[in-house]
Amino acid sequence: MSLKRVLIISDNPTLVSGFREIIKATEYGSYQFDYRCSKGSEANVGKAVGAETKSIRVKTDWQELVENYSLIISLHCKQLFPSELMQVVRCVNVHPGLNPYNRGWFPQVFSILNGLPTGATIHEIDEELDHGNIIVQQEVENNVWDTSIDIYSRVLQMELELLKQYLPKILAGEYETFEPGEEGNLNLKKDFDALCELDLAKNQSIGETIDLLRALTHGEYQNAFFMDPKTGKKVYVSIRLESKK
Ligand code: 0FX
Repeated sequence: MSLKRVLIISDNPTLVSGFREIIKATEYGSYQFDYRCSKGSEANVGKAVGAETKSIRVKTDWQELVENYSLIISLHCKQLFPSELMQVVRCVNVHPGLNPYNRGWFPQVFSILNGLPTGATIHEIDEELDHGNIIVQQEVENNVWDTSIDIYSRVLQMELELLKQYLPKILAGEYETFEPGEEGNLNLKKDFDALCELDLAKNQSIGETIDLLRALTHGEYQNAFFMDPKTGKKVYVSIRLESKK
């Protein structure tokens, strides 16, 4: 019996490692999982896969995928899939947000700012970003003392939990989907970048300022900054919050 080939395209090594744990723990012997990534992610994703992982430019090289796969799973692949591909091959996306709220870039950052819920969604890919019919989704907790990384860690865990539960159904194509119900809203990288330069003269409440800083505090990332007028140097800002136990 020939193996059914499934392609995992990812730029996120943590998710790839988690995915590999999931398939190791269960009997998926009739499937062969291949891995690709976007240009620039080869080394990190390759480490998670434990083997050389080649990049692919899906927009131009989709024909190769049509010839070899009937299922492609995107684990945070930073490329848009062309409609020629998704018309022929079932493409499923694992997304770190609760569609249709704050679709696109870094959903939890925008949820902290606009109060919309966040979580994990597994959905079929269509022509629009994080938009297709939903297979399963789950909201995660979002507390006033959480920074971006606290919520993001919960989201990643939830994505893997949902994958663990739904992978057999996704592989077999045996699941129901539902429409997101509304278009929701979409944030792009430029929206995130625009948040990062702090306007020191801006009039806003302390609550709004704390929310902005916790949205931009994510471990070691240097996100929020202001310019020192004296030296012209960038000064990076992050925030530390602690709730009473
Ligand atoms: O892989 P991913 O978690 O997800 C991103 C998008 O948010 C998602 O909608 C898209 N489907 C996927 C392909 O790409 O992104 P990341 O690993 O670059 O970043 C993870 C988190 O780290 C992000 O939510 C916020 C934080 N971060 C990341 C960067 C690069 C920062 O705070 N600052 C940064 O400069």
